[in-house]
Amino acid sequence: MTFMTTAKSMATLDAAIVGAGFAGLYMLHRLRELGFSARIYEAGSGVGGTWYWNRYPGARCDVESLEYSYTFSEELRKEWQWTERYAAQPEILRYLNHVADRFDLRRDIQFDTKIAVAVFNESEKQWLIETDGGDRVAATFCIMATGCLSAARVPDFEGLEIFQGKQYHTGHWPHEGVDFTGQRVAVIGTGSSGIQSIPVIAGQASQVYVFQRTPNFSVPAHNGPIAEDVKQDWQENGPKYRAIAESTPFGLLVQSKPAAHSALEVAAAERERVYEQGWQAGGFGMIAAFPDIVINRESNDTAAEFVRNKIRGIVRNPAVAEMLTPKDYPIATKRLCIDTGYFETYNRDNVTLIDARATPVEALTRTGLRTRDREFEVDSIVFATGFDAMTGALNGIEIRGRHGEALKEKWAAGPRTYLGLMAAGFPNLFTITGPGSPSVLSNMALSIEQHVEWIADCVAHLRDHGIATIEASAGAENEWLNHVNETAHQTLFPLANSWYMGANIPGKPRVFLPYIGGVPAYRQKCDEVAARGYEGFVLGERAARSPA
Ligand code: N01
Repeated sequence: MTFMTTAKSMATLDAAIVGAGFAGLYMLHRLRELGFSARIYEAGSGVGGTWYWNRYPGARCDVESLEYSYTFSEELRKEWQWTERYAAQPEILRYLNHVADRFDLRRDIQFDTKIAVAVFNESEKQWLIETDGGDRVAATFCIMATGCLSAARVPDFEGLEIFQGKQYHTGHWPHEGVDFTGQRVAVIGTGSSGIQSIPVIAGQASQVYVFQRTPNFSVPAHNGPIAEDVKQDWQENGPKYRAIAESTPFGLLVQSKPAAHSALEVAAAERERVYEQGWQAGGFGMIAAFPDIVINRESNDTAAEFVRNKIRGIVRNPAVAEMLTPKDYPIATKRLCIDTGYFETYNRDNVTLIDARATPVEALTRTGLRTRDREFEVDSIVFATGFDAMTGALNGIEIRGRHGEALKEKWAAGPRTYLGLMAAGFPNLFTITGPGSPSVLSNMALSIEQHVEWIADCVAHLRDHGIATIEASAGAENEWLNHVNETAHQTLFPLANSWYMGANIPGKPRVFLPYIGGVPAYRQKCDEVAARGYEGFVLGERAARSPA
């Protein structure tokens, strides 16, 4: 155990919250409302989480702004006006800053502070937490609001340190922005971050080399201003729309009217019409059109082929179009990208696509990078190479539960949780949108609110009943893990080498990380568990003194 005992004097809290993004901010607010003492520890110098770090050009949310919002406060909902259908990063960051100010959250946030160690003290029934600056705090509850896509990853290419130009990761973008005007730029990676940033970078740079290992399916956003009547409608009916979204598998309104039948049960021309309608509407609508697209390979092929044909129709050079056309995994089993002018970008003279599967990047050089075939001289390299998703941020903290067990070791073969909320052996440690919950397979704003409210109700229940600890039982955790796996394997998702499967990180166990049983079933399960006195959890002995 590496918890240091020589550090400064120790503050005590009811709850320590790690991370000041969407999840941490609401958690703090909710706990305060319930009369608990709580404090957020945040690595960044400001609030925002994902939206604080991911400032790359073109960064936007792929969930529509009106849905990607908190609903817990009627006043907040009514006073905030989104300008665009898909808000850009600066606007989302402004929103989260507004939330922090409006609810006076900053006085309980410690910025520029990473949590290095969190150890459960069995005799005191407290988490002993230490920051990278040596501050210590004891907290009854430790709540991880660390985000699902927050541990940015640069592949360990040889020569990273010898390249003389500038290197950037999309997930750690400089706050002052980057002007690529006149530069030769290499972009490595064509996931959502690459697909959003490449068109904007290509508009500035003299030359862009895109290194693509796996082509991605992407559909247009058709972004634009939100019409006044739509805003007005949401002002009046926002809660009604959220309730409808909660009844859909991914918690998205666009899924609220799926066809009642398989994609295969309609004639080809009708299917084409439906896909075209979805494509023209923009966003996830196209793949939400039929309920079996992520379940039935044949149905999936119809949607995939529609998008492949779109790519072939947009990209003028047939050889480049073929390289950009995904062929070896079902559509939507890697996160579907939502773009603005992505495929069109390859019609520009200053953009060159390199097949990084046929000729992988071998090393960075002093002046650029090298594949087996060729050297590329560039001024800047953009790593759009993704994240150690869902477990990376948690495993980056030394978390030790009962008997000194490390969470990282417990999760060596893949994360084990009950409901994505708690892990057996780690009492009073909650993970907001943790692995095993719908999280990234849902509107994050909706799932975050559900988890925050469930956790807040839970700790209030413990306080009100004088209960010191709660933890997942090993049996419930096992059952849930089996259910998460079985449900995933009833879909096509495991067929792709995606970050959902941990496949993007060399050596990471290949297990499906989120829960794909759908938002309604998941919410119902969480509600039932709580109503039955936290069934599947072990409630610890009465506290000598209850928290708060
Ligand atoms: O990361 P990714 P991301 N050599 O992992 C490639 C959310 N998000 O930051 O597919 C060459 O998807 C890798 O190739 P491959 C969203 O949930 C949302 O783009 O592994 N290439 C892949 O092309 C999203 O899904 C929004 O073969 C290498 C790319 O890097 C998630 O974040 C915007 C490589 C990584 O793609 C992650 O997106 C942005 C190597 N050695 C992000 N290593 C919106 O809301 C990796 N790659 C719209």
